[in-house]
Amino acid sequence: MRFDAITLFPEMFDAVLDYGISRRALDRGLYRFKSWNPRDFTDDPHRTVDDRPYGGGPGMLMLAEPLDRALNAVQQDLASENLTPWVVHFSPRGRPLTQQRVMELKQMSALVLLCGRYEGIDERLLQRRVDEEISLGDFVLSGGELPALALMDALIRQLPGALNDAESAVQDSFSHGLLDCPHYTRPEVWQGMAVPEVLKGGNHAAIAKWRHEESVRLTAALRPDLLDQARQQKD
Ligand code: 9D3
Repeated sequence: MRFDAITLFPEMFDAVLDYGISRRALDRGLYRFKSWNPRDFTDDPHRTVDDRPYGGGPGMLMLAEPLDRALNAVQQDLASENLTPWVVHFSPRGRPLTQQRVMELKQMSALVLLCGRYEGIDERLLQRRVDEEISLGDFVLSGGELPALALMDALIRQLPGALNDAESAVQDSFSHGLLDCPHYTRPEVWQGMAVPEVLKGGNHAAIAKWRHEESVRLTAALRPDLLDQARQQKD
């Protein structure tokens, strides 16, 4: 899989992708990543990437032209490999990201991650160039970079070979629309709190049953909306 981020802050991507599973997956050649700075696609001495909104109001907007040129450069780069990217714009007005959408997007061979800063991007650039808008949720961030990194992280761990066996097993028992059950490691008693007896008995059927019941209990208590969703998917 190939990722191309259009961003005023390329260093944010390096800082995250340099660690953990995403770094290992890059070393294993499971994905490729390039960042593109719209500032490199300006032609004035100040390398201007923003301007004031028509109609007035606070804040600045990202200019269409540098972003258009950056997108053209990405497209040209990908065309040499016969790749046509799917262009995602990260925006508070986008559809909130879900694991279901992550699983669909992992079929894409090339994703362009368009990251806005300031108050956003000139609407005409979005109309012309964007395939899909994604939000991370209903809270306010300072730009699209962290949401883009969140999507990349979610996708990279789905790439075949990204996880080791132990990590994959954990993940399998996780993605059934329920919250994960509680986990315990040593010591057997910590600050007077004991590990549940069933987990020490070695009865694997009883352990599986306990874990499932705990998942249902936690989901009902903490995220009843997830239980409703799971029911709706059944009918
Ligand atoms: C004043 C109205 N604001 C819209 C809710 C303006 C505004 C706030 C934050 C415009 C851009 C931003 C920057 N945020 C993102 O680029 C962003 C974002 C987010 O803030 N929350 C959740 N998901 C995302 S994806 C991109």
